[in-house]
Amino acid sequence: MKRKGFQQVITLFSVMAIFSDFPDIEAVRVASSQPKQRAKDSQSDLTPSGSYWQQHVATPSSSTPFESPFYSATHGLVQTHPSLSAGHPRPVPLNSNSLGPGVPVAGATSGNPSLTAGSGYLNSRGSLPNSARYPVNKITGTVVEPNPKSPFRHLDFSTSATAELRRNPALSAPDECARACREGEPPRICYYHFTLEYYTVLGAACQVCTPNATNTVWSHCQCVLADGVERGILTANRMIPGPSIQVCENDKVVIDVENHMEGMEVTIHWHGIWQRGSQYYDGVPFVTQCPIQQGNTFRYQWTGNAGTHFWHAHTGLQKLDGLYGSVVVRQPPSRDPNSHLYDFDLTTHIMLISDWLHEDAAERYPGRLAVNTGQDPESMLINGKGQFRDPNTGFMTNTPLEIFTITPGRRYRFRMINAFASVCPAQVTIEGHGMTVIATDGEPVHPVDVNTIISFSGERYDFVITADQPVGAYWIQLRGLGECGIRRAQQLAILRYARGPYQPASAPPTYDVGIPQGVILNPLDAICDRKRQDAICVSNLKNAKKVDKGVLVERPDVKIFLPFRFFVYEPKTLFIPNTYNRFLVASDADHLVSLIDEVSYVSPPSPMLSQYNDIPEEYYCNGDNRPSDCGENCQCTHKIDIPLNAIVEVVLVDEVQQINISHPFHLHGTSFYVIGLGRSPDEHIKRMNLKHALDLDQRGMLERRYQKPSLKDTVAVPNNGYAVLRFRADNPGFWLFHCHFQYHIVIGMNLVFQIGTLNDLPPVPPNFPRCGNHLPPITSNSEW
Ligand SMILES: [Cu+2]
Repeated sequence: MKRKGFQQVITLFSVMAIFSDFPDIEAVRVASSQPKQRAKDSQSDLTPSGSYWQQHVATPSSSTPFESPFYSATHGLVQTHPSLSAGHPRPVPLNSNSLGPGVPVAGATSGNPSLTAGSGYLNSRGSLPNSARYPVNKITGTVVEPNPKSPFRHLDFSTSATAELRRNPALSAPDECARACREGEPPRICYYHFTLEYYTVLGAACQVCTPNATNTVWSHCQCVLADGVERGILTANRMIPGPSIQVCENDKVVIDVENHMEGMEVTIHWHGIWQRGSQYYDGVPFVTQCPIQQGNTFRYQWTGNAGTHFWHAHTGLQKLDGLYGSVVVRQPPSRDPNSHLYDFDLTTHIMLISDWLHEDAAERYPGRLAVNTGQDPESMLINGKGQFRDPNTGFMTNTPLEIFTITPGRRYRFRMINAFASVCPAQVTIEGHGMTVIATDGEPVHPVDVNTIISFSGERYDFVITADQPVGAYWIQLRGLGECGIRRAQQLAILRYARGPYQPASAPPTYDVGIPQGVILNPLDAICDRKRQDAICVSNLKNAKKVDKGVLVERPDVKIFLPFRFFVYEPKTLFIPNTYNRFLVASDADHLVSLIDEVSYVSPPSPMLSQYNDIPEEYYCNGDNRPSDCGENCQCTHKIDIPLNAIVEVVLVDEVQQINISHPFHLHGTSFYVIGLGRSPDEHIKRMNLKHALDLDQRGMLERRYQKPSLKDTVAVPNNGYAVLRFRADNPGFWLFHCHFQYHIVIGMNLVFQIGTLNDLPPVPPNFPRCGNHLPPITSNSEW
């Protein structure tokens, strides 16, 4: 059984290349058979963005996604793939593995390509993107060698993204690293270069090309379509989602982040990567590093723990404007207890879901009182794609939906990443197909069969889909729950059987008439203490690996109760002359700051990890050590010290008690066991708070299950409920623990666990950037 699984995974990437090709092949056929339709489109197309709006009320089914890659034809330019336009080549499956030197394969452009080892399985042309290593002169198309003697080399942004790859032969390019992982294979050093910029949805790049259907590690097209609504955005390498990092366990990952966002600083956090030994590269501003200044490049390097993770900006609200992407660390099948449950684990089967505004995220912070109040998203994206119906006009954009391709009879591992920023839970349901959940937050669980997965910002769920339905196309529906129900925000994608139709036979599900939910993972009612037919709680998931019994003991070394809530200002107490307290204007017009254990987190002026001695002791505080004059909106650097190797229990208690909102807490640096989750078992307690939680705990009524609890790094605390987490504090460092809602982070719903002492830490990397206040004594004019 094992061996069979192994072979299947070996052929994984070759087959993936085939599937990723099909949509393009079909699209060429279809597009060429409908010239009249395109001509008509071009007449009605007056503006670049106009072509993405249909002038009648449309459903997604009436805008065929396979035409969509050719909408740019209305601008007079069509990008076709050279190797495909010559005919309809059908790539041949591999017999060998997909490792190789990464050279273009002879015959790849002959119209009859046979893909062999390392033949660029990640792009649809059947060839390694040469642009990865050799910058191409944009005018002539020729490869340019940078002049090594030029003093301006470092200023040449057209080559900086690939300079390191050219210089250092020990590095592997992103598509060389996204491979099937084999036991005993030597690890690689995988190099990525992120260029961060201000950018635009539906900019002029969309006159040049349209992004292809594959989930991109490299993008060959700088057009960002999103949901077809024009807006300014932030991008890494002009893609949304940004570049995908896909490597094998033990690979070294190196990412150069080059910040060209004018007037903005940034850090990138690798969500789910524990950073053992690479604490300095966790990407939290003023905790692990100084933010990267505009014009600077910062090199992150780490080795990842296995699983489905993602990266995102951790500064300000930038994540919501487009700075996120997937991180997948694969393992040899022998290392995954669930590998026998699926045949394929394709790079194209990452499902990154995100919420999407039609304006800058900062437009909603601190928030408005009259128009577009609150922080709810207008829209959602699946792998950066989607359509949007304007509620005022009824017009619908006809940008392409994401298509996931499968083959009858096969079983596929999907890796879903919830990159939401808002408070809305995300519900994913697939027409006609159940999902077997096999991992969460990168950690394998005993498989459970569900029909709907509800997830929160920062969570990941891996599931298996079996292609056992009639060949066809099936809807994938993503719905925003909770507050997103007001706008009825949803998005669709398509699960398509290879060689079948592109368009589902059924009408597209709507927000109100959706795909039947069936069995739900992560029910919002959080009734988790009894067995039920209709739902499975996260705390019911069973760990598929050996658990650390030492963590699951009756008495932990450290027990921390962390109630969290909002403090609501009266306008007259907020807008006092010469005071400038931060606040968020919620949709109900309340002016809020967040409190965890009665403290609202503010960053210190320098990173704790790299410049500890530059931070005055009085900056720090916690629930037991609040400054005496701190007030109800107490703001300081919330830090809790934990001895190295202590067994820690954290009890999160929701005192917000806002119906519809469950706050997902994310821990950096390690995963935790979820041993309890729910609401008060005592019917007399209507509103959960710290006192009740302590009382329940004393009476032995706080649920704790020690039987194979699942490991996670992000867990939603049920509203008006609690969560009990356990971990071993064996990764020394300064680790942020916070609500993952973007707008709650900026009003202080964070704290830092300091694990161990400074002596337990690796040395600060040489020439690590420094930052801090500049407050010299005020001098008289003559003393400049
Ligand atoms: Cu929150």
